[in-house]
Amino acid sequence: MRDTLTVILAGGRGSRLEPLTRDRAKPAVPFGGLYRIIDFVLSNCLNSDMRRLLLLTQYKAQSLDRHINVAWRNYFCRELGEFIDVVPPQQRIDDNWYQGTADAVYQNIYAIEREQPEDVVVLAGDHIYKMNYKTMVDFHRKTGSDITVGALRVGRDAAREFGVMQVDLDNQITGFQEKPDDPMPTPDDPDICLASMGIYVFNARFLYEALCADATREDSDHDFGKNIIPGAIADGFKVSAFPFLDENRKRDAYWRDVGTIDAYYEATMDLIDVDPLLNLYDQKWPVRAHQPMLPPPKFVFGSESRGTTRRGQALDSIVCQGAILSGGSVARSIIGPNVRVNSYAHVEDSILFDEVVVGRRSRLKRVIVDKGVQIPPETEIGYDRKADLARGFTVTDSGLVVIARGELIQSQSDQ
Ligand code: ADQ
Ligand code: ADP
Repeated sequence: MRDTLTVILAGGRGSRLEPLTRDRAKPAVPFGGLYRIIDFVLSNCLNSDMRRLLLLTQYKAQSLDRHINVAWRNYFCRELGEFIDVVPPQQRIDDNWYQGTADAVYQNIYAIEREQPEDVVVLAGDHIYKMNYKTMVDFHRKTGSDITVGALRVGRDAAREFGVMQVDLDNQITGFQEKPDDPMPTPDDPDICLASMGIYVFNARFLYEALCADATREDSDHDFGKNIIPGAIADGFKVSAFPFLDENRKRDAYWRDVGTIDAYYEATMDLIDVDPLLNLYDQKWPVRAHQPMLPPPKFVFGSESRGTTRRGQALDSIVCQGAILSGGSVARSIIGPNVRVNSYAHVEDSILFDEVVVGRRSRLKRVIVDKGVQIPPETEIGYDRKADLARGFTVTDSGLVVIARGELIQSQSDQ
């Protein structure tokens, strides 16, 4: 893998994840208590022995940049030719932003060429999955493709959100539509489409030529899915689909685009399944994260009072270091580092980010609470949609409540 260079697109605005992306880029959003979304892709890179990484950032990248410095920098040894470089936008088109994804890569073309890779792997920084990219690069080389696109089967309704492709019997792509209104199903199942995972392996020489040609086109959005991939197919280049299957190469593997609050919540809850689709405890595929030196989680058992049991406990949950469940109970939830759940409080089906404090006798149900938020005593959240909206919280159609960072919550007993 030494002659591949990896470019990770980490610039997405993540507007559908608001308010979690109000102050941070989507790849920097905490996930599963200990992790940030980008940790999954970066762990895949390390586990696939890809150690030459360019991370292209754009939107509110400070939190992401800090995270890379504290959690990831030390894994790469420059003396051995390894690096993880965080690259801010090179050339500002309007106020700040790159145009499409292809433009983001094009603007860094000199940094890429300098490394003289044989192939360039382009990844998105905001997906949750475990994948050995080596098998995809091997497939790309063996088939002699100019581009290889990571592919998954999805339901036809969901396919409107993705690039959808048609392939021949050798997995060569014959048609590609970006986010089509009427996605074309696979020949063997009318309810299933072959979707692009938004990850690509490019033959480096092909990539330089395609990006330079695209940069001069005024009618282009300078986007891989909208322009580069369909253009390469139309021009007769060899574009292949790599089916992302599980270890036994029988079933589609686990992959989630956590682009919306609901998708983010569902993928998080997958972690606490008794038999999770995404196993974090697989020592052969470590998912790495920033592990600050914190004391172990602590559970303080309480006593009976005013008819309620005061009990520091968590069931079907993930509890991170530094957390103290002091007489408060937790069920089916993710409890981030340094969280406090105080006496008689009850938290269920919820996600609490770092340093959240849940006051005495408060109750939370299906709530995502951002970093450092203090829930005052005797407060109920997630039980009354109208009341939650009135307090200024974000409430999704499915009834999930999100409390943003810095939100001040009035105690219900004060109202
Ligand atoms: P989308 O995810 O909708 O579709 P896009 O919003 O362009 O495509 O984002 C692709 C990735 O690049 C994301 O990780 C995003 O954060 C990042 N990104 C976007 N613009 C960027 C920029 N200017 N600089 C740096 N990073 C940027 C894509 C494909 C589809 C495919 C889905 C799968 O276009 O074909 O099906 O991914 O999720
Ligand atoms: P977020 O709200 O996304 O957590 P932060 O900027 O607070 O944003 O944190 C981003 C990352 O930087 C985390 O990994 C955190 O541990 C680390 N971090 C936070 N503050 C500092 C700091 N002052 N110096 C170094 N690292 C920090």
